[in-house]
Amino acid sequence: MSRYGAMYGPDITFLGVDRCTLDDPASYADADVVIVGAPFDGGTSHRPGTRFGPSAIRQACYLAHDGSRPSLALRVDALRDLRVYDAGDVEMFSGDIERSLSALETAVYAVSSSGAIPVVLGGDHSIALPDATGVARQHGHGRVSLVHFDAHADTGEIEFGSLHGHGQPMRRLIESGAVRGDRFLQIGLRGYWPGPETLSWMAEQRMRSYEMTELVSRGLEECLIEAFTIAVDECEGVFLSVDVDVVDPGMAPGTGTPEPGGLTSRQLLDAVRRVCYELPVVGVDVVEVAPPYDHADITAYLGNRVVLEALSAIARRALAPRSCTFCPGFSYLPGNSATGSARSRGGRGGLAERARLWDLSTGDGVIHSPLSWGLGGRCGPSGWRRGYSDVAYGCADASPYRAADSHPTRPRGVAAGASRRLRRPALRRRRRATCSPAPAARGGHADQAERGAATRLWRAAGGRGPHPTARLDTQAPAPRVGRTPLDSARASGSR
Ligand SMILES: [Mn+2]
Repeated sequence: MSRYGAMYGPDITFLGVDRCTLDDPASYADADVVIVGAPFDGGTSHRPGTRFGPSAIRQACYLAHDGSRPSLALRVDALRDLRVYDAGDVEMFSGDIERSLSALETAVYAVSSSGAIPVVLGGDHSIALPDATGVARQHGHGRVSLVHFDAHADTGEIEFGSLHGHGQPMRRLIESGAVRGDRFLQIGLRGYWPGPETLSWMAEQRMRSYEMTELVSRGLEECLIEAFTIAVDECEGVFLSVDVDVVDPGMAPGTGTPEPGGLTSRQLLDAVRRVCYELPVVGVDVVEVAPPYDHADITAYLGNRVVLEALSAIARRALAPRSCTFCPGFSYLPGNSATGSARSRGGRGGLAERARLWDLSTGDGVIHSPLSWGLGGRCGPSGWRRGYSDVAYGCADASPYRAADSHPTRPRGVAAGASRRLRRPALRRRRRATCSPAPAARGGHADQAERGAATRLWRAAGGRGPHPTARLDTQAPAPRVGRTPLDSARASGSR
């Protein structure tokens, strides 16, 4: 399991994070995340080149490779808030697929059994078999759901006379029992493969595949909500597998089997953020980045950002699983007073203001759900989706994921058919009980009363200087007990 080193370029780490070596468990014993490179394209059916993917993903960034990436949207620095190491590349000879996949499974299991989340940089999609298997060995066969973004189902039976290849890992995972067929969520399928026989097999396994036509007509958001409900049902965790060819070749040209008509890169990043913030992710792979066909590093940059988005959302979830001061659907930078600007326009404010109110709501029972607003009013801020966002964004009395509650989209104890009249008081009670504003404790944002008082003082003093809300909203530094804020969260027992 030693580092493959500089075979496909300099032996660098992902954006400059610390290195570890899988031969020495002490070097990653305290890790939250270990990045593993899988430079393998021996399973490719068409254009090879993904053996250069890990190196390209590690370095595709225009900022300093200093092991720090503060996210504008999520307000975390995943590479510092989490303990992230890069174990380098696993030795994978593209001419010997069985030995290569076996070596990768050993590496992924080593990471997973240490308690860290493996993030594997591919490589062609054959590697999803050892990736998800290695994680399932730790968390239990059949106990890990798979959320799979891809243009292709990858459920082929035998291709080129082999059981292994980048078109077959998902079938092998189901056959081995590592992942349950009915906990397999495929998002973004399209094109002209596979054929009817394979589709019938997939239906027998009760796989749930969202083809692009369905995503377009129902909307990605709605499909994700449905997929998440299935993913968390009777499972211990979620493995996220992202094939960059799920994105349209116009935005991800550097890949071996491009299929026109895919997601935008923005949609993929948002979806990855939601998966990693709302679900208990225990493993990730990003595959099929093939630099030889890339233009201006477009696809390598996308792969890099998919990894960062996943890590940032994981950090956000780990740091504040029960805080209601964070709204992933709406980001606003310090000093941008959405409420103030809306008032100055004389209106009630738009989405940003509503998100702001959601952030500041003070237990009055009014849940200004960003998810509901984000759905453009189709669901409205009521109904069970409101309950969902209340739970999913951390305002309920438990994490979004509960094995005992097979329907995290509904508050516990609320039947699917209950009327809204019955549901609302339950939600209000929960919110009062678990989301009291306690602005000082929240440390970040002022509540409405604080803002009102500060504004009145400021006006009385003639309104000179910066508006006080800018100061009130300045993020207070989290007290550091351990090495990272996550250590502090653990120490205070909030995780
Ligand atoms: Mn694939």
